[in-house]
Amino acid sequence: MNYTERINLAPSIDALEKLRVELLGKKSAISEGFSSLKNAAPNEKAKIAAALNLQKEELSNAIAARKAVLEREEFDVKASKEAIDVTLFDFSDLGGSLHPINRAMEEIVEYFLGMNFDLKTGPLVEDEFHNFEALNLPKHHPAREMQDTFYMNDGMALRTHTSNVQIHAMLSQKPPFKMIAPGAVFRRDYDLTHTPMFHQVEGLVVDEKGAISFANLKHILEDFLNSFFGDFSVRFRPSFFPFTEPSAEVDVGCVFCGSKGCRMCKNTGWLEVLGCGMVDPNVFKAVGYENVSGYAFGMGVERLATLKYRAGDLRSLYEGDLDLLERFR
Ligand code: 2NL
Repeated sequence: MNYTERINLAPSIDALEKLRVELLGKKSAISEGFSSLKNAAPNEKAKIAAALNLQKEELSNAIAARKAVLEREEFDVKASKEAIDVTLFDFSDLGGSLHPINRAMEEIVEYFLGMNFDLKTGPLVEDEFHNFEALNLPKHHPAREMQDTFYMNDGMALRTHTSNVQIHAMLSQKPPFKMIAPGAVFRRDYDLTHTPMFHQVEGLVVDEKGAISFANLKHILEDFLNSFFGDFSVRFRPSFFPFTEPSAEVDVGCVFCGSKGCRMCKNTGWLEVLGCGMVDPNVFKAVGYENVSGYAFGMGVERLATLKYRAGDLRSLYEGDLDLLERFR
């Protein structure tokens, strides 16, 4: 193998550098040739020097060319290892966010925590006493129908409201107290405006007899609705719930049309947002409370979220509507 072949076959930059030292370094044949020039015959010197220079230049050029090739190869290997596929989709600006239902629930809860209510949670699978009986919903009450409730085969059921949490609370503590119970609830309903699982926030305030009035209830719910929706009018309509007496449903002025009347408020100018009332004496009797008074309220989180965030309808909350979800990033 001649020198140029050895250079062109050098497998790495290190090997090439060793070869360069061997061929052109201080101990190389060429360097020795230059050193022994002084011993050459004077008329030969120029010829020998020219030959040495030519050989040195050829080897230097061959080494430089091989070095360029090796560097290029090294770069290609490195570049392919560190390659970035610039056509890949960039997920970095798709940060997550709270789902509008959770966000609405947190906003509701925040308000009542600020009003010194205690936050309580309870079981999703409940017995008939805590979900129905104690709430003045005796056996054979229509609200207990098979077709409305998911029953287990052991007499338990998926809770149909979060009121079971208040029943547990009343059985385990003495008044006075103020509490809210947010969470998932379940009913056998599935259409445009109902899903089998949805969310509620319920509230309960209990104190000694005469300490709590409907005026207290009306005040806090008006203040809550103004803080949640902004400055809309609020009205209370007489209504009925088995667990409160008297009972009322509460409307806010239509947030879509400014009470002028539209499809969303069915031209009434009002949107129903929650239900409330003074706790029915039968509920207090069921948990063994005497000489107390209290109010309670309940609201559907999906309903409040669709109204506040102008979400259209339940489907946009539950079917991954990206136009809606992106507004919450
Ligand atoms: C609604 C109406 C309501 C309650 C829930 C309640 C709980 C206990 C005692 C008395 Cl332990 N009442 N809860 C009272 C009135 C209305 O909910 O429209 N919810 C979506």
